[in-house]
Amino acid sequence: MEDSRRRWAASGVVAGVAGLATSYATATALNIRESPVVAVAELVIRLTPGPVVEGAIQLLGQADKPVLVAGVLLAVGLLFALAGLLARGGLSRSVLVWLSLALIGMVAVLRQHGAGPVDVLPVGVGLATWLALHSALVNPLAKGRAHPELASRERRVFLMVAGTVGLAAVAIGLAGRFVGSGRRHVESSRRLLRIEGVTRRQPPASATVGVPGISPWQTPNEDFYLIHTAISVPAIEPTDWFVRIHGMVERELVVTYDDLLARELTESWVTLTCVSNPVGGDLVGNARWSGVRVAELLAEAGVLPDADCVRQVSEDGWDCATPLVALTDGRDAMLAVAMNGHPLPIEHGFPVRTVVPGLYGFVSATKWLVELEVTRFDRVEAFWTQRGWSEEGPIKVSSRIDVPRSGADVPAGELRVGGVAWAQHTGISSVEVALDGGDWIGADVAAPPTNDTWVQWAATFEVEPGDHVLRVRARTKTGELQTGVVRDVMPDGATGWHTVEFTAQS
Ligand SMILES: Nc1nc2c(c(=O)[nH]1)N[C@H]1C(S)=C(S)[C@@H](COP(=O)(O)O)O[C@H]1N2
Ligand SMILES: [Mo]
Repeated sequence: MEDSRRRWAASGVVAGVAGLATSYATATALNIRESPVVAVAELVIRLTPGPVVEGAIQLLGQADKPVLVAGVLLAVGLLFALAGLLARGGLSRSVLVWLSLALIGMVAVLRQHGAGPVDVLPVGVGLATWLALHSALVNPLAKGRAHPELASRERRVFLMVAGTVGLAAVAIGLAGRFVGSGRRHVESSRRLLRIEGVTRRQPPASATVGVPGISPWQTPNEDFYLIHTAISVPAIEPTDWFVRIHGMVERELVVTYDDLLARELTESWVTLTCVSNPVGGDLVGNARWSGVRVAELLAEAGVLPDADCVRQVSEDGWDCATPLVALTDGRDAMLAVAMNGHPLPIEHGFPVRTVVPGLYGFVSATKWLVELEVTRFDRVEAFWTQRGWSEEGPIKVSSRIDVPRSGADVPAGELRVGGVAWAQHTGISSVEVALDGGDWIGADVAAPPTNDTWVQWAATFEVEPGDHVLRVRARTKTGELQTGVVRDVMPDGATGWHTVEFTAQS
C-alpha cells in the first residue's frame, strides 16, 4: 500500500519536473529573460513584507536568491506530489492542481516588467506537458489497481514511462541551458560594454507639451516596440561581429566592431515606425541613437554609378533593400551601436543595427546587421517585398490621439487633449483636431530638435456632458495634409485620421 502511494506521488513529481524542464527550455529558446520559476520567485519577493525580505537578505546574504528559488522549487515539488496523490481519486482532481500552478506561473510572468503574450508561452508548454505526461503515468497505475493480476506488469510500464520521461526532462533542461548560455554570455558582454562617445541626453524641454498621459517624447528602451521575424533572436558577441560591404563597390570592406567604434560617432534623435502600424497604433517609438554614418562606410567602399540600393542582411537571414539615396543624402542614416545611451538591447539588434530617418523599418532598420550589398532594385527582392509589401517605404504623415483614450470617461468642462504626430525627415508643421465633427482647430505643437522625430501636440476643449468624437490630422513642413482616406497597412502603410470616442460625465 505504502509502496503504491509513493508511486502515485512519483507520477506527479515526474510529470511536474518534466513540465518545468519543457517550460524552461521554451523560455530560453524564445530568449525570454526569466523562466516561470524565477518569475514566481520574484513574485514571492514582491508579495513578501519588506522587513521579512530584509531579514532574509541579512540572514542569507548573497545566497538569498538561490535559496528562494530552491524554496519555490521545493514547494512546487510538494504540490507535484500532491497532484500525484490526488490522481488516485480521479485525474480531474490533479488537473485542478496543474491548472492552479499554471495560473500562478502565468500571473507571475505577466507581472514582469514589459511582459507580453509571448512570455506566457513557456507556462502553456509546461501545462501541456504536465497534463499529457501525468495522464500517461497515471494510466498504468490505475490499470494496476483495477486489475491486481496485472499489477506487476503495470508497475514495470509505469517505471519505464517515468524513467523515460525523467531522462527526457533532464535532456531538455540541459539543452535549454546550453541554448541559453550563449545568450547569457552576450548579455554579460553587453552589460560590461562601455562605448566611448555615447552620451545620455535628456529630451530637450522644447520637445514636450506637458499633457499628462501622452506618450513620453523619448521612448524608454524597455517600452520600445519590437518587430522581428526571428523566434530566437541572434546572440552575437561584439568581438565576433563584422559587417561585409560588397557588391557594386570599388573595394570590398570588412568592418569589425572595434573598427566601427574607432570611427566618428554620430548621435541623433530618430523616431522609428513600423509599416504595420495601424491608424492610432503604437508600433512607433523615439530614441536617441549613436552610431556611424552609413554614407561614410559606403564612400570608403566606393559605390559604382549604376547602383541604386543597398541590400541589408541580418544574421538571422532577414533582409531588406534600402534606396541608396536615403543612405547618402546627408540624413543621419547610421549603423547604430547604442540606443538612448546604452549599448543596443539584444532584441533591438545588438551589437549593430541600421537606423534610417524617414523610412519604415521593413525597408531600412535591419537588426543584427551583418552584410551591406550595394546593388540595384531590379536585381533584388527582399523579405517583405517577396510577401507582397511594397519595394520602397517612405513613412507616411500620421498623427495619433493619446489622451483621451478610446472609450475613456472624462469629467465635463475643460479638457486637455494631446498626442503625437510624425512625418520623419520632412517634419510636422501643424496638427489640427476636430471635436464632434466641428471645425478643425489648430493644436499646440512642440518643437523637437530635428525633423526626424515625432512631435507632441496638445489642445484644450470645453466638453459638455455626453458622448464625444475627437479626430486628429497633421500637415508636413512641405505642406502635405494628412489624408483622411482610409487605407490598410498593406502594402505601404495605413492612412486615415485617428478617431477617439469618449464620454464626458457631469
Ligand atoms: N533582422 C531583422 N531586422 C528587422 C526586422 C526583422 O524582422 N528582422 N524587422 C524590421 C521591422 S519591420 C521594423 S518595424 C523594425 C523594428 O525595430 P525594433 O524592433 O527595434 O522596434 O526592425 C526592422 N529590422
Ligand atoms: Mo515593421
